[in-house]
Amino acid sequence: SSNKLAVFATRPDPVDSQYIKSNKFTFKNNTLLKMSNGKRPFRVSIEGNISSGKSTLLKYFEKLSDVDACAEPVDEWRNVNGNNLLELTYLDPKRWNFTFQHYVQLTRLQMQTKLTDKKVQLFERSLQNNRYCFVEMAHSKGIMSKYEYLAQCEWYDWIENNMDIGLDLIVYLRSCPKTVHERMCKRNRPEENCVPFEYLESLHNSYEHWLTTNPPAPVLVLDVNQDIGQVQSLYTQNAPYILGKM
Ligand code: D5M
Ligand code: MG
Repeated sequence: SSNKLAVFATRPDPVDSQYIKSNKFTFKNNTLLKMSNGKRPFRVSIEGNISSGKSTLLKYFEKLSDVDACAEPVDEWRNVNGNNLLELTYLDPKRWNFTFQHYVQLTRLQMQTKLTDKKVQLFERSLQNNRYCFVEMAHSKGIMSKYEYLAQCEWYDWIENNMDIGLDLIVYLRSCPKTVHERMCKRNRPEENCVPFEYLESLHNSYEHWLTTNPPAPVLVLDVNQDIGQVQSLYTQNAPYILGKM
């Protein structure tokens, strides 16, 4: 029935050429359907370093009835038919980073194109983040080879040119690497116990570069170096922006 939403809807912004191209496609599995007169949800990606509080923000907003909150599928990455790709990637990045990026891209694509009848979709990270932050970083550090990088970019470009993965807003939880390092150690996720401080620093720099030079959507920056109470009041103050009402 027509109450199901529209992933492809008219968008008043200049990205419309991509939107038009995607009309050529038909979709079988109910994940991407072209609807003629609906509106797609307001799509927001929550971005930030490891342990910057993305999941906490998501939990805060997921109670609202208009919101579809899509947490990062970490548990899927930890259990691909019984295999922990997240752990493999941290243990031997040169060997497994490409495999991991490939799989992350698939799970994010499934998430970022799924149907919802909610007005707002909040994603914990995005396909754009994968491509322009993690993949760039892996390539520039020599963890991903030139050929792996090429293949990954070709895949991503095809997705971007042929599907509507557009974002309307990015909420960037900006932290200093020292703060998130302490939080990551406290959280103590087993796969991350070998993640050095330098990795968080590089990821921070990669985020800064991506979001200050060529972001794919307007960026709302929240300073999350403060304690949780203060961060929560940032959420409340900015809720209208985050939910696309201003
Ligand atoms: O935790 C998510 C975990 O997954 C964290 O260890 C980073 C890792 N992650 C997420 N996306 C990627 C990509 N594309 N490459 C490598 N590692 C990744 P969180 O606390 O939510 O950041
Ligand atoms: Mg998280």
